[in-house]
Amino acid sequence: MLFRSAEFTIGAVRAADLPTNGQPEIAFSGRSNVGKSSLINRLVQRKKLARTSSTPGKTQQLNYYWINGDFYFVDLPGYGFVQGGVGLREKLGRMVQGYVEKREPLRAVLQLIDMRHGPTESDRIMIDWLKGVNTPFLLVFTKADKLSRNKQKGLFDRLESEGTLAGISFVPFSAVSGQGRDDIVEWIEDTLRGDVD
Ligand SMILES: Nc1nc2c(ncn2[C@@H]2O[C@H](COP(=O)(O)OP(=O)(O)OP(=O)(O)O)[C@@H](O)[C@H]2O)c(=O)[nH]1
Ligand SMILES: [Mg+2]
Repeated sequence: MLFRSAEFTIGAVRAADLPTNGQPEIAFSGRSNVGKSSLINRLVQRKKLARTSSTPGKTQQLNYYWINGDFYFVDLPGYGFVQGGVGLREKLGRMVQGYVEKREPLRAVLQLIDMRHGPTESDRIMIDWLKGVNTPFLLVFTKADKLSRNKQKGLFDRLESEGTLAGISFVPFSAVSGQGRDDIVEWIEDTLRGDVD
C-alpha cells in the first residue's frame, strides 16, 4: 500500500467527537512512551505527522489521522503512566477498553510492546483482554534497534515457550531502522480487506 495522504483530523476526548462517516479504523494501543506515534509516522513516512515525545503520557486523547481518503489511524492514549495521577490513568484505560469494545468501524488493533522490557504486567493484562475481544490484533515489539538480533530471538523464544505468543501474530519493529514496517503494512492491508480474524 502506498500512503498517498495522511492528515490529522481530530483529537477526540469524548464519544461525541468521534467521526460519524463509518470509515474503517485501525487503532494503535500501548503503554505511554512505547512508540505509538513513532510507528504511525514510520508507516506513512512522515516524520512529524503524529507528535512524539520523550515525556510519557503526551497523547491523552484519541488522535485520528485520515489516510488516503479511505480509512483512519487512531493513536490511542498511552496507559501505564500519565501526568495527572491515578484517576486520569484509570480513566484512560477505561477509554481505550470502551473504544475497542464498542467502536463499530474498528477493524484492527496494533498492540505495542517495548522490546527492551518485554510485556509488562499491564501489557499482559491488555493481551489477555484482547484475546477475548473479537477484533483482530497484532503485537508490535517496538524499539528493536535497541536489541541485538540475538537478544530479539531470545525474547521471542522465551515468550513462545511460556505460551504467551500462541496463536498471536507478532512482529519486531524499529521506527529508527524501519525493520518490520513492510510486514505491518501488509497486515494492515489484510485486515482492511477482511482477510484476518
Ligand atoms: N530507539 C528507538 N526509539 C524509539 C522508537 N520508537 C519510539 N522511540 C522513542 O521513544 C519515545 C516515545 O515515542 P512516542 O512515539 O512518542 O511514544 P508514544 O507511545 O506515542 O507515547 P505517548 O504518546 O506518550 O503515549 C520518543 O523519544 C521516540 O523517539 C524506536 O523504534 N527506536
Ligand atoms: Mg504518542
